[in-house]
Amino acid sequence: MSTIFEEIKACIIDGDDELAVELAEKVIAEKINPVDAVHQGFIKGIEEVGAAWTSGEAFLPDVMMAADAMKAGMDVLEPALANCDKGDASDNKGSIVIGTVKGDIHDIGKNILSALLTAAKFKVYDIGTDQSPENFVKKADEVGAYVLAASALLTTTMKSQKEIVDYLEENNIRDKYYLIVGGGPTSQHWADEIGADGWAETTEEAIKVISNLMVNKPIED
Ligand code: B12
Repeated sequence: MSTIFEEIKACIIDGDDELAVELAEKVIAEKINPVDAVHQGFIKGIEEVGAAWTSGEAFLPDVMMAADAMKAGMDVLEPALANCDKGDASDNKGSIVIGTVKGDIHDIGKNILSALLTAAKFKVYDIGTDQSPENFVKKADEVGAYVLAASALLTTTMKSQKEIVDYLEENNIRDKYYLIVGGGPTSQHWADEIGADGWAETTEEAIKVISNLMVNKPIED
């Protein structure tokens, strides 16, 4: 089984979107755990591309192709992730509004987290990238969610996470929501500094942190 994970990782590095789709379909057909395919294949591939870009061995077009392959494969896997057997299909652990903050278009990590939160039986409302604090709150009000999950991948857009806290405070609604932040340049220190309610480095930790928050507030009707 490790071979298919290696193949997935390699096809992301190569930016081969057709093979990414084929391998994702194989994961489903062979009933391989899609969560393992995400962690041991897809994420490993994009991490390696990111490291190569940082060290100057890869260039922006390589990263864009890898990101496209990632999206193509994840699109195939997402329904399987949503149907992961983690309890009754009617279970709903609570609603979460997730998005990438204002000024930032990175969405791979956010999409993976959305898919895995869905797999963990949360009801996830993904508002997309480049989203203002107002949009997070608007969606949360519309769907009755009290957890906002904000992703930021750039040091320049981390401040947009703080702007969500500011927006909640300015509108006297800080107590109405839990804000969890994440993404490459963020840290627990950063979350504490801006007054966020939680931070996580990985999807597994994020699911734990959000589950703990949900225990503290009742699930909405
Ligand atoms: C792919 C990528 C792109 C793609 C994005 C495609 C897409 N659809 O997302 C493209 C090519 C478009 C791109 C563009 C840019 N990028 Co870019 N990109 C990356 C790259 C290589 C990988 C990011 C990624 O997807 N990682 C994989 C995922 C799985 O990891 P992740 O996002 O960190 O998410 C995980 C955790 O952080 C966590 N998580 C994520 N979100 C959240 C949210 C919550 C609430 C929680 C709890 C957890 C959580 O869970 C995830 C799963 O484990 C990184 C390098 C890197 N090492 O990160 C650079 C990187 C982030 N980009 C960078 C830059 C500079 C840019 C550009 C400005 C480049 C340019 N000159 O145009 C633009 C920015 C455009 C914009 N306005 O946003 C820099 C940022 C540097 C900095 N200090 O700010 C990086 C670090 C590369 C580098 N080393 O220079 N990029």
